[in-house]
Amino acid sequence: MTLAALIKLPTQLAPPVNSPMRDRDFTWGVATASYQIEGATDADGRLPSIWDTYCATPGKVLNGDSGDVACDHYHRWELDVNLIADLGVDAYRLSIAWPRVIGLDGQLNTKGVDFYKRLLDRLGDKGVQRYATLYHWDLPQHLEDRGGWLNRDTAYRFADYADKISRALQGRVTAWSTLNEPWCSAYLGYTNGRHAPGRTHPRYAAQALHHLLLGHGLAQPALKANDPGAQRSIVVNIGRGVPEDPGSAADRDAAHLFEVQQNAWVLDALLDGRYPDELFRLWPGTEPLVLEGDMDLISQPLDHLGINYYYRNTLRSDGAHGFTSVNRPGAEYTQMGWEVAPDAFTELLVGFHQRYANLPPIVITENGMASADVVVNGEIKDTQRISYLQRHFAAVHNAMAAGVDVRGYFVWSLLDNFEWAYGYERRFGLVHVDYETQVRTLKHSAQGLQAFLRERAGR
Ligand code: IFM
Repeated sequence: MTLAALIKLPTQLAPPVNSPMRDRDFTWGVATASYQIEGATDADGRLPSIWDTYCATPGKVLNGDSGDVACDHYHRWELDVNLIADLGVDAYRLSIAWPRVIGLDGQLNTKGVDFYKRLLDRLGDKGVQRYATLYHWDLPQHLEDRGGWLNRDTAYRFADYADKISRALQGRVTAWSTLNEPWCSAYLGYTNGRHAPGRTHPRYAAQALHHLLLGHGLAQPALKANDPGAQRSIVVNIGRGVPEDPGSAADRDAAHLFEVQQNAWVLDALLDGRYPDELFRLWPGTEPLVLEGDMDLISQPLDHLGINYYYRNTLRSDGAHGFTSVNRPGAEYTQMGWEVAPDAFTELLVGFHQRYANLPPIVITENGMASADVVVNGEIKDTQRISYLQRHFAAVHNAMAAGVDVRGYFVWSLLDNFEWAYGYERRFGLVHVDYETQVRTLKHSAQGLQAFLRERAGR
């Protein structure tokens, strides 16, 4: 029996020994998002968002769940800040709810802004860096009523919101991210319909994505001018595609096209100032309306790029240019049904490093997994999560060893929370939430990360 087991020390959840990820200037954090944890959807003048509407539509969200209460973080934020500080992380990634801070008249809602001021100040007092995302999917419903991200004007509304809130919160934020996973907002929200606002037209995704990215670009000058000491970034989701039959040219093409729509669609626009032609081989006739100067705005330099990675997809060609995802016999999957593939994470990071000449430093802004965690005698033994994270830490270490500049790693998520169309059934937290009592309990993964961070800090 090891000494740690004898004295009941938690097993460390840590990057490899001698990894630069153990250095003090490598940022370790945990992440959440407003609609997934805050609750209090009608408090202090918050306006309805597209997710309130979507959740209220029968059949859209598992078990009819909604973010109305979620983790009640709007009221329990002090407890949660203590939890974050106690974990020993360097940074906390949160998102600001647009419908909470901007009223119908387009002006700041002071009560909503004050919530974030209190939260950011307390995090600062505890020595925790603040990574704030401006848009993690909770579009004010009144903007959706005017076309949402299909309406070019929404990009200007977003830039105006970014201007006002960065002025109001100036000096309180370490790093601003404009958008979280614009691919999801555009594709899942406007073409596949599994996310709010639940629209399902094949042409919509490309136009919605263009307006999201335009909003990102339009917001840059204000963020720079209003808060020059803060970093500026955007957060993108990435995925690896591999052919079901590597010997089949059609499956290889399917895997390639999967990555074009999953990665290159967004990254080429941000980093090369163009949309990949191959996207329109996959989705003919969906070219968005792009005005002169748009792509220059979209591809302005960033201080870092936020990357969210979760899975690999195995693709089978449909015989034309389409494809379906299939399960890989013998592979490991999470509660989401996502394949666990840490090597694919390394491959993607190294691939981006080779492909994009002007790739900014990378921060892993999300990585983690859902499991059906249960409390037994006050403990949550989330062994698959510990193993998953440990392997993904090593994957990032390997990418760094191959030359990729990675500056930080945020685990998704601090808390079990509202997992969008899957409601509360899927648990991504390092910390378990009992939704009846709102009691938070550290899972073994949280204790393991805490043990590593404490040792790193010399505590
Ligand atoms: O919960 C989400 C998060 O809001 C965005 N990235 C993926 C996570 C897991 O699905």
